[in-house]
Amino acid sequence: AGNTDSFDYTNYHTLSQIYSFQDMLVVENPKLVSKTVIGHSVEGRPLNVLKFSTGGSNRPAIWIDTGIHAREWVTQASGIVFAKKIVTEYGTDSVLTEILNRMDIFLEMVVNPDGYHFTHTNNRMWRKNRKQNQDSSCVGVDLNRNWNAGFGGRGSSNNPCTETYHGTRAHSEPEVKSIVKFVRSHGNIKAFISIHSYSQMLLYPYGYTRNPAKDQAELDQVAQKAVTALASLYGTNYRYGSIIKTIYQSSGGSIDWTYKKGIKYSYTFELRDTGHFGFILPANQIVPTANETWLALKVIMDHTLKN
Ligand code: ING
Ligand code: ZN
Repeated sequence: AGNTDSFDYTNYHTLSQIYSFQDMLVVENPKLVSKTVIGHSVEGRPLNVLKFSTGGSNRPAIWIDTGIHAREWVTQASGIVFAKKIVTEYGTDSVLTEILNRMDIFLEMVVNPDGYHFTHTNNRMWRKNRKQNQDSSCVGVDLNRNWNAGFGGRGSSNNPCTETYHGTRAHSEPEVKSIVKFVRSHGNIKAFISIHSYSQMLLYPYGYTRNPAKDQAELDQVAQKAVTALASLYGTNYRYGSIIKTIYQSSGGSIDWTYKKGIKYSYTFELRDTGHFGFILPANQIVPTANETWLALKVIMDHTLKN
């Protein structure tokens, strides 16, 4: 497809197709969308972030990422749908319009491009990045165990051959470090939402400790509103709560780090389904999954705007 109207949102796409989608969206909406390359992956691929902005300078911002884990294909595919929705809803949807009139949205659709490419060419179930680990023949670091929040603790592994290997040190991986640098230098990010699959959950900090986050009551209220909005479309049921109590203990995760850095509205979604298809979600569920998730995202963004 040569433009984003004829793009096939109902199927999964290769990395190069996603990158050309991003470029088309920028060309078609030059006043609203721009692309910034925040770094490069282990294998040298660009780490692209789309910025949606109606002006201002360094406005308070929402961060959304998809695809930190390679095999969670419905997330990258949903990222594409979100991007298209932002440009079509600006000026027509009152909530999104209000948000973009005062805030910017940053969207990194493929946090782990090397892993994503690998799931298309070699192993559909690959999760980690493609780091050649020292002193091991096993490849890859779990990019959601590599952040400086409880780094190396329970719910991560020091064995490079496991799926939850945390890496040699916090922020050792360029895919993580690039986001860390971006968040620090921006300095005005108010919500950080990292999207995974699967399990149908909306999670907030912490994952590494059972100590409740100091904003737990508010985070829980917003999560409840968000999952109610999500379910209103097709009845999809989500659980919500802290990471450690709702899914499992997990150390070195991204939203524990962003929350500790002061980004109060730090959330993780686990999209469809609850395990029937798991990571291999049929493509005909991409658009419905993205549509319902978008309603929940707007609840979180709207709350962020008003607080
Ligand atoms: N789930 C997440 C994982 O990285 C998670 C759960 C979320 C952990 C947020 C820590 C922080 O294990 C999947 N499906 O990857
Ligand atoms: Zn994941």
